Amino acid sequence: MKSIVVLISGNGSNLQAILDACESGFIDGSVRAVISNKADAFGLERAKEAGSEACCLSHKDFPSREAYDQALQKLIESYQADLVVLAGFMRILTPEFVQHFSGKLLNIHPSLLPKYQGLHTHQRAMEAGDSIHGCSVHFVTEELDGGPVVLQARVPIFPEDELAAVTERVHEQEYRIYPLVIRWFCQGRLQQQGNQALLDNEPLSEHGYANDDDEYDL
Ligand code: NHR
Ligand code: GAR
Repeated sequence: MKSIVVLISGNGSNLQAILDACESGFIDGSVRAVISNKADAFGLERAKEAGSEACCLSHKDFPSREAYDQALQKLIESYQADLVVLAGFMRILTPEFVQHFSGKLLNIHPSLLPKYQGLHTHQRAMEAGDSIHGCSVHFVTEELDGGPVVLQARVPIFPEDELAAVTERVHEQEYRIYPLVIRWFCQGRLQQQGNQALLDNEPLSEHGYANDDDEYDL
């Protein structure tokens, strides 16, 4: 059974979906620890409730990003993590950290990458008048939100939508695709090879599993 460490900064609803998927056996792994850079993150309560270690490592206690990431690396290593999952973790990670966990570091990003890297993605998609939006699970590399995509899900944006409706619609898909990708990883089916994600040794397309590039004209 794989050891998973989840990094969060807030509510942790994606964390909850992952905890539930481990509990039900859908993921053959266990969340050994949940680490938040914010002490008041509700996700820490979810971790305790599920019987996982809940740790706060505040970036405010460190003089630099490098020092923080070194401490974070040590803490993660103390749980012998096979996989490190970013679930609403809001701190950019240093190249040293990313290289150290290369091939074992996943993120969920609330857009159809490579569109809308960075923050405030729903707002930006709505302002651009997009009718299709979504979320992406990708391996984390030094390039922010630029690592190879494993799986995406699409959702519609309707003209009358408020931000909250779009956010909720994307969340529902996040709770489906993130546990599925983590299941694949824990089954040993998923690998990172440079800027490629491989499933069962087959390279995945730019938009991840089950997405033909030429069908994908957004
Ligand atoms: N680190 C690396 N090196 N590469 C990635 O792809 C990363 C990463 C760290 C986090 C998640 C990402 C997202 O899905 C992620 C991917 C935070 C910021 C950010 O600007 C941007 C992207 C992501 C997470 N953070 C500010 C910072 O200065 C702080 C913002 C805040 O605290 O509200 O770190 O979107
Ligand atoms: C999720 O929608 C995730 O995609 C996004 O934050 C939310 C976290 O919600 N991630 C980012 O924006 C990373 N910069 P949660 O804490 O309830 O899982």
